[in-house]
Amino acid sequence: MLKTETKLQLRDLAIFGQQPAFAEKVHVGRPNIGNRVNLLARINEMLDRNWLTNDGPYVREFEARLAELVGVRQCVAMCNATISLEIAIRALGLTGEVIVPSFTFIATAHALQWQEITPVFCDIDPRTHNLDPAQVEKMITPRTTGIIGVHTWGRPCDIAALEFIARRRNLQLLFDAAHAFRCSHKGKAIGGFGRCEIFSFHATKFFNTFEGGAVLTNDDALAEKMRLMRNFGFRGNDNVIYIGTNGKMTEVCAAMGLTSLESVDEFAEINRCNYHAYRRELDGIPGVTQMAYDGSQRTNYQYIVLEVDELETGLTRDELVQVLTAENVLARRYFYPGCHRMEPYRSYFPHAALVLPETEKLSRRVMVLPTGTSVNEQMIAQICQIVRTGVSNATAVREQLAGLETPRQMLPTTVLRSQTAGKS
Ligand code: T4K
Repeated sequence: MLKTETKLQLRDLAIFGQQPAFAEKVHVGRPNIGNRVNLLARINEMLDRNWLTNDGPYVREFEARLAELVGVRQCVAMCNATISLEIAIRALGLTGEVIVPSFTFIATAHALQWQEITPVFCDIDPRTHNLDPAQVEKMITPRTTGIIGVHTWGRPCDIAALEFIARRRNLQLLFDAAHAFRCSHKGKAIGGFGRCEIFSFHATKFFNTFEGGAVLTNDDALAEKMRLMRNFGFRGNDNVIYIGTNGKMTEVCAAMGLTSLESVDEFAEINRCNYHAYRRELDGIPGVTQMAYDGSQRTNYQYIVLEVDELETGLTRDELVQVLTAENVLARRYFYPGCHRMEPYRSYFPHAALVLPETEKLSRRVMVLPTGTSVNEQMIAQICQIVRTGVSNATAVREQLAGLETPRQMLPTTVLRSQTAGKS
């Protein structure tokens, strides 16, 4: 275990007016950036070529590389995963109701509601954080046309069970694989399951193209439809055959993607080391459990997910987040409070929580910590020491937080100092 120099005792914590452990904010979701020289060379070439968007050569190359990497016939690159989801949903002809988890980023639900399709929120299995197939069965009505599974944190859904339900009930099955680039399930790459799968290449993702997304599928006709839909529905110059939108990926994003692809193995290895460093450093802290990845499968280790059991720690997840935020560690509460508690869904389904007990519980327990190429083992040791010191002194931490009128994350250190002056 790495030894850290600071934050070993209660009074060292920033919530008591001490300097934050980190001079600069440490973020969840700091972008992983590949070789700059290669990126800039590609951008120069693009400028010389004077072809900036609309199915350009980089986009085509990027699509071909992704399809090959994942082992699927077709990859349709787009401007982000939200539009990719919207286009896939429309191209598959979904209508009425579609079953989705509530424990996901809001984009999964919005992509449906944006097209007046009702997202029906289904509970998750607390062990996997993914859709619980037994609950999916219960949510099916005569209006249901599809299921969108989300491979949350890059850990695959129970794909076989969802496929079985979809086949038997004649439903379309697709996957929001926004988190799951370079992950596999039973030896097969994520991206090749269901009717299609959607990746996100947003800056905060394991692999990024600044903004970007893609739909992967083995269905040539579906891919062709989505290609037209991402370009306003044009087939040829003056002929529109579908309703469409502007979902095109730009050349500069594809250049970033091609460059990032050169480094994905390196990114994954850094994440893997960080993940194991967190496991070592968090070991033995009561009530704090780090979500595990299945080491027998390929995974990107992009999310360091902790579950906080207040009964054991003596602190809520939110209190721990406050302690960390004061130290400039910006832990995130993904996906709090659950889509069903956000608008417009909160108003549409005011009683949804009754059928989502596991989502309710999990969204109050989970926090995500920083990893990626901008985090090293020393920083991880320091972050975990803060958690350890906080939990070891839970009662005093709780009293201190309760005594502060303004949420800690809003306060600069100097204000904290003056508030706590004389309390020690
Ligand atoms: N489905 C799922 C399951 C998803 O998780 C997402 C996206 C989607 C679909 C839709 O994919 P896209 O349409 O975005 O391709 C972020 C991302 O914006 C979002 O892409 C992501 N999920 C979601 C989980 O996280 P916020 O609201 O947390 O973003 P923000 O601005 O707070 O950034 C997160 C942290 O990253 C901050 O602490 C700052 C840091 N950051 C961010 C950016 C953009 C950087 O350090 N540098 C940067 O350039 O949503």
